[in-house]
Amino acid sequence: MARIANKQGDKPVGGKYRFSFGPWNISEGADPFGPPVRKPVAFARKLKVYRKLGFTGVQFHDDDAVPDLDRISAKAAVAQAAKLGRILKSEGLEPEFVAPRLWESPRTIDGAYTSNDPACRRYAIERSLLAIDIAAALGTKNIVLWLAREGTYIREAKNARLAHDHLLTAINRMLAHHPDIRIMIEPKPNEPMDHAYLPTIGHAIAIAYLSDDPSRVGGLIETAHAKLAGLDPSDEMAFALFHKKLWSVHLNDQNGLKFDEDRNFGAVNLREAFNQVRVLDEAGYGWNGEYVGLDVKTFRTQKQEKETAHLANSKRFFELMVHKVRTFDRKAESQCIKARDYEGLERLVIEHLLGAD
Ligand code: GLO
Ligand code: MG
Repeated sequence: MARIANKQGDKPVGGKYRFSFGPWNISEGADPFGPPVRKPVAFARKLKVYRKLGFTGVQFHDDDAVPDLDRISAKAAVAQAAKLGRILKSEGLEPEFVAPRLWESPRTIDGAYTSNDPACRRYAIERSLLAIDIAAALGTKNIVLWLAREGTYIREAKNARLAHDHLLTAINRMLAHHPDIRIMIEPKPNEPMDHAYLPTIGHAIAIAYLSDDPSRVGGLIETAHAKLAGLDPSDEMAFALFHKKLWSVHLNDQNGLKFDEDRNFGAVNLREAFNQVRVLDEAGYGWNGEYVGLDVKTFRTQKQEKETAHLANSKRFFELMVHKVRTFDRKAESQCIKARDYEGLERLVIEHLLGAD
């Protein structure tokens, strides 16, 4: 099998991070209560937005890359992906990952890998293997698993112990399919499920270690998902970094325990944003080619003309936060810690964030 050449170049020296987003982040504003409020933007036009806003990484669902995937042959799908790979290159873009979209087919109604129906489980695995072929043809080795429908509304409807075995089987089948691909699990505790399986990065990493090749199973952490689990996103990131398993992030923000809001990075809680950047920057996140992904959506009420402003803004907020992190008075910080002066430490942080130091 051909090796996948992932360009893992540009080191984030002096704050030069690399940024990515997915075509779904230029959204049409549909929600469960109403239809789209903005006109659709063709994929080719979306691609033009990336460089303009300073982004170089493109995140894909398998059918973002190859529309109507279930209706065409695998051979045709791979050929289409290879063509798109060439287009990306000519635009100066790089595919960051491909995520099999396992939540829209009638065959994933009751879960994908964890469906009670073996035929549906088979479909989910086959679709994932095709997503891997698409990723290889596009030129990325990264597969993201957002396990949208793996979980339950009615706890008695599934055997949760067995469901984890099904998840592990699917992961192992994917690992065996291509020697280079690596899987990033994107945990989320709820929505659309009442309770999802693998709700936190701890769960994801636990199953990674049980897999046939733990070195190729890691995680992608989304700020909002950690907050929906009632956890601190920077601690979740630190846990994954400690395990050398933080291979991507979906930075955004979330105002409490509501629907998944995908707000601009830092727009709800500046201090949490500061701490996420602090943890990433200290650990050298990005040095192995990891992208800073921004899974943000503009407001439903936003007019069409500025429908991509949230992406540029979130990137800017991240970069400003990198500056805040790097200009934080580390000497004063360690003095406070040494003296157990936590009031002093809190004041140091807040004054710094408010620009009063
Ligand atoms: C939804 C997720 C979703 C994923 C995307 C890539 O809550 O955040 O946007 O990130 O489908 O897997
Ligand atoms: Mg996400």
